[in-house]
Amino acid sequence: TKTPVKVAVTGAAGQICYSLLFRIASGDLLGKDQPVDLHLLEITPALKALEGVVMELDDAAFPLLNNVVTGDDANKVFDGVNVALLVGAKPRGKGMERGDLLRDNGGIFGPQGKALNDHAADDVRVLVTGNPANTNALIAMNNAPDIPNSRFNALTRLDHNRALSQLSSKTGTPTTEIKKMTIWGNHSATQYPDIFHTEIGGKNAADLIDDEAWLADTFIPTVAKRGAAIIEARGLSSAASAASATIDHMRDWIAGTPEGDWVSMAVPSDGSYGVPEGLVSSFPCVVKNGEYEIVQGLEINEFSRQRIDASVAELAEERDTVQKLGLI
Ligand code: NAX
Repeated sequence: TKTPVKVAVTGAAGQICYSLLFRIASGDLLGKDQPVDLHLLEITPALKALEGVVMELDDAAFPLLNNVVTGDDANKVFDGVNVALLVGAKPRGKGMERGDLLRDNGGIFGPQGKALNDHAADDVRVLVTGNPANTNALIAMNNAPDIPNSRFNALTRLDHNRALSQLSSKTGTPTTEIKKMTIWGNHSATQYPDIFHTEIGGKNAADLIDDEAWLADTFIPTVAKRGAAIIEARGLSSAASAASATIDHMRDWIAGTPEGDWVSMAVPSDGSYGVPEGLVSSFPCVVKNGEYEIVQGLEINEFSRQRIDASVAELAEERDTVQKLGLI
């Protein structure tokens, strides 16, 4: 039998995790033959609620769930973990400035980065879902000098999946027939879903649709503002779809992307496509043997260039803010 993989999850008593933990325990992340240990981190006031979630995990009697560890001390909970899904974050309160949000989250992701640095397994992969995800990943990465930067990613897969779904309903094509979608930049309203390299049933999506007004005025804003539309309809932010995208990203990072396709991952830039080195920005990526690479050599037209640059400028601003705050 296989040795259990240790998966840390933060914000474990929250909405996203109420779906995420059960998907991990059922084998959707690591495969149906891989036992898993869950290492669940919460803040002290939420430990009671987390106890209830663990009771439900017990009651599901998942054959693959080997052990569950809980606590409010990252130094203990992150001990020996191979995978870290950082979901818990400080939400933006009423009247809160973006700087306050970055500072409060720096107070979470700085210490968590350090705890991972000091206690995680050597092969740890870290994925940040908690917002502002890209900059939270940047902060954690900069507080973990012994972990390679390439092991810190942020989630834009939900945006990627939303873009696939919009394109699917626009063209009446199943999402399985749609390849090479790209989200560029920040997981925020400035993100840029790019279909100029996307293939629908083997044909170029932009040529097939041939409607720049639809792209600019419908597709892009619908994808970028989907989170707000879900809140409007459900009264709560997206949770199960965010959990599913978190699984998709980490599963593909570990198991690889399918031949002839790529996925969107926010990764530390190596300078590709003019994105300043070190910013955690979304790119088209392929994964082989557990290592991702940014897809190279794509032609970027003027329409795309402006939008990528605008989103990257926002990331650079966020980096400058957290630098001034001494968080990185
Ligand atoms: P919830 O508020 O339901 O849960 C968050 C949980 O995190 C709470 O239980 C809280 O106690 C815990 N927490 C707070 N600080 C913590 C800390 N220092 N250590 C451990 N746990 C801590 O939020 P939920 O709906 O689950 O969303 C979680 C995060 O995901 C939010 O930041 C949200 O904005 C973000 N999202 C990111 C998405 C993405 O695509 N990247 C989409 C969905 C979601 O909006």
